[in-house]
Amino acid sequence: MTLAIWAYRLRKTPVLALVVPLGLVVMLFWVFFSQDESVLGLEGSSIASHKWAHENEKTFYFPYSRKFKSAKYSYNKKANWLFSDMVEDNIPAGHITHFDLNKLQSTANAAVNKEQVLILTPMQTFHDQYWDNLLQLTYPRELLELGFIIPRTNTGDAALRKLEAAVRKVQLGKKEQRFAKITILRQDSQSFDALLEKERHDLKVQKQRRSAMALARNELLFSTIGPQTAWILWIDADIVETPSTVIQDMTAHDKPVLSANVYQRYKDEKSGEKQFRAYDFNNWAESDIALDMASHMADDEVIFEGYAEMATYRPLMAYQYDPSGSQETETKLDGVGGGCTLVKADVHRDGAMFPSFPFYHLIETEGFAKMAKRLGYEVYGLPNYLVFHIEEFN
Ligand SMILES: Nc1nc2c(ncn2[C@@H]2O[C@H](COP(=O)(O)OP(=O)(O)O)[C@@H](O)[C@H]2O)c(=O)[nH]1
Ligand SMILES: [Mg+2]
Repeated sequence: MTLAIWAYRLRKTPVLALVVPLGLVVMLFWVFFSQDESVLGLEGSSIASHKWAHENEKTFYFPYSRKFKSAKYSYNKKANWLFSDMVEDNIPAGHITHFDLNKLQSTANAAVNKEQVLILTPMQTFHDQYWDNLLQLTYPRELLELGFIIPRTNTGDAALRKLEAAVRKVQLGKKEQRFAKITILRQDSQSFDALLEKERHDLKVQKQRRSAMALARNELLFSTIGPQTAWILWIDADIVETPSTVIQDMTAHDKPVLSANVYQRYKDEKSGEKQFRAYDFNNWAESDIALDMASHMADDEVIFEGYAEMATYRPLMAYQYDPSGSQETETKLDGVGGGCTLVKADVHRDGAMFPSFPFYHLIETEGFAKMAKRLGYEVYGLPNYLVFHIEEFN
């Protein structure tokens, strides 16, 4: 029937002008909406409750060839007369990767040699200044991986939200500005909700708090270190200012473990002037007095640095800062903090971790330095190379 005849009939029987469009609408509705599963997926159910056709129909598909019976990934190179290259094709690209750890290097020329650096941060609070500082680092982003561990507390929840927003912004931005990989872990072990500065540093809570921190650092380290990791930079979430070349500067020393000197900027209440002061007392060299103290301690007792109750007279790197000295000056250490510490990945790979138990009467980062030394590595600090901890007002 031609279009002209249809037009003629419509004019003759006007009721058709109503019936035909109505019929069309009903037909369209039937096609798209009236079935169990909408063709357009408009029934509003979530994708999670989606059912495959055979589940709806209670039927099964029988494969017509061995092709569908083969395991999803197979490492056996079985030849099939019909599909001779099929099994190999089933192994996704990059499913097997070979790494030669002998070729993995951590050298004084890290950026030029394209050495991967993993930046690890246990994070209780997200500070914008920490993130801004991270973004101003000039080490090539494609060689940088980030790892975070966040406690399961209310402050942790808030930190996670902010961190995720910040990560999204960078990783959805220009390709060349993205980090190679970012891992965010939620802590499995015990965590403390934000303590005030004073409470946090009270000697009574140190063993428990530092032991929990050690577990968090280990969880983070062992979940993120990869076969391509050459260096690990431990940087705390409250370190808000480092030179933009901190990674190049610190790797250039080519040391197994190397700590920057953590200071803090603050406003002097009397003069109102901006000043800075020593902050991290965990970077120290051993003293005979401390060794003697340790020799009289019970097995599970721990020495904490920076407490008058436990005067160790250890030389502290925090007090060795010389503003007129070279930034490159090195000093040998026996204990380190986690504020800004660079570690060759091989030191961790050899087994140096953060003891959550008294190890030579030391725990966490200080215990780690001891363990690295027991494994035969030297531990150093840079007394004139300053990084800054955020100012705290409580
Ligand atoms: N994952 C995790 N991180 C924490 C926890 N407590 C503190 N942190 C983070 O660990 C680092 C050091 O902790 P902080 O309390 O600042 O110790 P301080 O600098 O020695 O006083 C910072 O980056 C904190 O954000 C915790 O319970 N879990
Ligand atoms: Mg801190």
